[in-house]
Amino acid sequence: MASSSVNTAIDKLFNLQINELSTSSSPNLQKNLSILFPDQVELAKMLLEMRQAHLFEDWPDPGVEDDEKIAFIDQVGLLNSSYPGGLASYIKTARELLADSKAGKNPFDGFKPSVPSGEVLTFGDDSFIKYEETGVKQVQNAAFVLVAGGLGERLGYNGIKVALPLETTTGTCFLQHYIESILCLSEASCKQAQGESRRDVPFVIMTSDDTHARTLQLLESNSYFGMKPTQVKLLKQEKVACLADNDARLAVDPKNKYRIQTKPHGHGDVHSLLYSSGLLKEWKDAGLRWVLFFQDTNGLLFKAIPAALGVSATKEYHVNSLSVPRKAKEAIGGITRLTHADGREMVINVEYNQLDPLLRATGHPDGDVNCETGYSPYPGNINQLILELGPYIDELSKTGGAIKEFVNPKYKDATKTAFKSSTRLECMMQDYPKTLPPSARVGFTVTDPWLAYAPVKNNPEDAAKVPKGNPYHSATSGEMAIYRSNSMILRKAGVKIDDPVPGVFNGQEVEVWPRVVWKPKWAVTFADVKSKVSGNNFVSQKSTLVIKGSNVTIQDLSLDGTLVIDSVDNAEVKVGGLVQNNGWAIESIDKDNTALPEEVRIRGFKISKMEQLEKSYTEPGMHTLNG
Ligand code: UGB
Repeated sequence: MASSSVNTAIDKLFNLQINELSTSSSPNLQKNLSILFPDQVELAKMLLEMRQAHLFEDWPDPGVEDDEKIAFIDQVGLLNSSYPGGLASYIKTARELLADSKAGKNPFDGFKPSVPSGEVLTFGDDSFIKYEETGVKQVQNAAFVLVAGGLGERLGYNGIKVALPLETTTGTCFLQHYIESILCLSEASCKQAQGESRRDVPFVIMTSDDTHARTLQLLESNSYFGMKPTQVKLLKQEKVACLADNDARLAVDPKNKYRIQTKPHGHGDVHSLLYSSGLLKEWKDAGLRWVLFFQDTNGLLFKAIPAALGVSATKEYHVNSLSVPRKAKEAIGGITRLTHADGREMVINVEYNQLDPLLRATGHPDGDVNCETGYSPYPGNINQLILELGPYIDELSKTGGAIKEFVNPKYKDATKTAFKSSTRLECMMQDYPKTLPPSARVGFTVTDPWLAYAPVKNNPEDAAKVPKGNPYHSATSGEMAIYRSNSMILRKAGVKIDDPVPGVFNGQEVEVWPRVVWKPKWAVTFADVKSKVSGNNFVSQKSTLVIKGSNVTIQDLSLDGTLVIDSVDNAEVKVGGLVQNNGWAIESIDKDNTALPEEVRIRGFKISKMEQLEKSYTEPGMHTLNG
């Protein structure tokens, strides 16, 4: 035998002995060492070191179900590599957080909440318009990140949420609207920054196993809604291991003894994924300055994005959270200034389930209640964050993208010794500022409630139970909010719009405004709207106005019915005169009627199209529509 192979054989024997010694606490694993590669043995040893021997308890002798044992180790490898610091670090943190939870330790111990001050925007005033202009300029230096890994259990919809129509007048889905908004903002940004080289604004979507394939399919079957496929990156978040008890023993999947049970880790994963993907560095090298995060079903968001980005640029905020006035007990976090007895201070989101107990524990016996304005004094977090890329990378280089986690076990009884079901660590993207140094410039921007936030999160039954006066956050209210917002914007631009009428759909009382909808290519800022509307215009309550073309101007139009205008980009269309027809009506439907599509049932109404004036201008040049 050559001396090198003698050495190899000796090494193997030595390793086997070491491995046998270090796995003696698990005889079943010990017996199976021969079926594992060295790196797999290392993972198994790490589990034993972390007191997880129970995971091998039922392993039969080698030769029996070996494929399953290997698949188990592969899963451990994935859980290990997808968590910053690895699985050992996850288990260690879990033990600490579970001990704190058992001891009833309040994560805000020592902190006193107070109302922070931020930049308050009033839609349409001079400062709003100035911020919009500044923001649009910055879009060329921005990357957009959509977190869309959640399945939306509260909504109970069977598809992915980004495929839902944000309104059913045109049927445009959330993802299409987001992509078109980004493209149009980028186009507007290029026009403003004449001469500078043009770049494709990056768009990242964080998916999960629950949403990845369907998100990709939605993009591919719609040619990425006009975006270049190379502009879009999907980053899939992995689930994390479930915990069976206070000692953070990993929970075995009830359906398969060779798998660890897993659950979602939360939207906070977006930071570690962006960091580990290398995209942040790529963006920095390309000269980008901003990263904008947003959620899956807010059809109004892009109306406030330019102004909010303008605030970030003007105030040089490292972190800027867009927020809206919040109704007490509304299921959105409250932006709060927390001041510690030791002098530490931060402005941070306090999640909706923690705000009330925190207030009660710190001298506010009524907890989370509205003040004289009719809203909670704490602005509502809508999870639209704008981070400045440089400081963001600096921070993530220190943390590896790890975000402060929390655990929320449901205990069987007051002894807090056993859980009703397994739990896991979770993290939230808005907790990013928690690790920032006091020198970081963390601010927030408050916008009008009707302008920027109308999420689709609650199923009809839960929405109908929302306290009176609080937003429903349902498909019904989400769609109605689009019509209201667009009507209000047109009003601000001088159009006379009838008042809304009350309506009740799926048990929810809403305002029904004229169904005014435009594509982002018509207007992405208030300045765009104002430049395209002039003279004396009127829209009646029963009307529907859909503007799809970019160069459509409205002058002296009186609309009482439905008008749909489309045009190619190099056509200029002037729309005016009297347009009158039976129009499109909103018709109540029965949400339990399974013959109807789910998208319709969750709204409680459908659009009944009776009569319309629909014009499409396919030739370049000047056109006039005089109704
Ligand atoms: N999401 C993921 O991408 N991955 C996950 O693991 C989980 C979610 P929810 P939540 O603005 O209305 C948040 O479930 O978490 C995505 C804020 O914490 O809709 O209850 C998911 O696809 C809260 O402070 O919301 O509450 C979706 O796009 C408040 O701001 C997004 O994360 C509230 O949103 C949010 O997930 C709000």
